[in-house]
Amino acid sequence: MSESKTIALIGVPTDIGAGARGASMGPEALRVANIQGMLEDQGLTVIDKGNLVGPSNPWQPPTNGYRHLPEVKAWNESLHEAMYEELQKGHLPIVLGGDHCLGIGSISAVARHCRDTGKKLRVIWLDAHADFNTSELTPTGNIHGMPVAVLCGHGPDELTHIGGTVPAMSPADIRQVGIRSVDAGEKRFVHQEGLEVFDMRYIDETGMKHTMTQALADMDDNTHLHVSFDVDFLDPDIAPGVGTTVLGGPTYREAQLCMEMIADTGRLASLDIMELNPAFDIKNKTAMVAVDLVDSLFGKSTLMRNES
Ligand code: HAR
Ligand code: MN
Ligand code: MN
Ligand code: MN
Repeated sequence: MSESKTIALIGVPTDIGAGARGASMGPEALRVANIQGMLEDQGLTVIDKGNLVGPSNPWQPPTNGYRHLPEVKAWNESLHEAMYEELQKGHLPIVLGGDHCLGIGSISAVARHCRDTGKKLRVIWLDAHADFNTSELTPTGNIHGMPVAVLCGHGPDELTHIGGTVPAMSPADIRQVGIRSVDAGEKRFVHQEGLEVFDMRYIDETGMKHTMTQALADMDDNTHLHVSFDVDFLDPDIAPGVGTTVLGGPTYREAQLCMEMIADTGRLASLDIMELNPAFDIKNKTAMVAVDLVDSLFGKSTLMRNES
């Protein structure tokens, strides 16, 4: 399980795919919130690889339905290589984002590693958004609204081919949790492609325990579990520091349970922490909440929860 693994932190300081500037400051905010010390306090070995380097944000309108496509490609290629290298070393990589377009480079590397090693991929996508837009469907051209579609093979060659095999993954490999903001065309496409979505209504009606039991079902010893944690998954009350807040997200306790249940599987093998935007935050509160939740994701246990 994760405790035997060395963790590699990969900072990716860019907001190239977002509709607001500031997620480029996310990696440093997570470091200031002591992500490394938190993991070390759990007895884990942590290497901070520092930050990747890439093009600055030219802040241009969309061209052919995409904003900043060449720059998004450059950042994701560089993340793909960094992530793949850490997985090959047997490390557990944590991406410190950065906006969620970086899910393309991150998860394409995980999928490639799974192909190399004969592992089965399971992605848990924690987000207010489905991130399943295409250039035809997007209302904004912001590529952080597109990574799941790109990974499933729907998008420009510049992005779908990162990692070699197209598609990088199948809709059957992913479970989305916390979704509550999906564009009209995107919604039809989600249904058409058969994505498994546990939206907020599902969580309201059945509870987080039932939801995560479903989302984590059918994994085994051969499963590589990747969590892509978009911080806007959380209710804005506890996580104001994101560019695209959406009311009605999981509470602090619901999010804790979600993370604890993922930890209990013992299968977590890679992680993204995306969309943290310090320009919208209050005294780094959202970064601290994110680090606290990641503490639970790595199995911080409460006093009463020792095995019987
Ligand atoms: N669906 C909207 C769009 O495509 C907003 C997407 C916002 N995405 C993120 N990541 N913040 O989940 O523009
Ligand atoms: Mn592995
Ligand atoms: Mn997202
Ligand atoms: Mn989101």
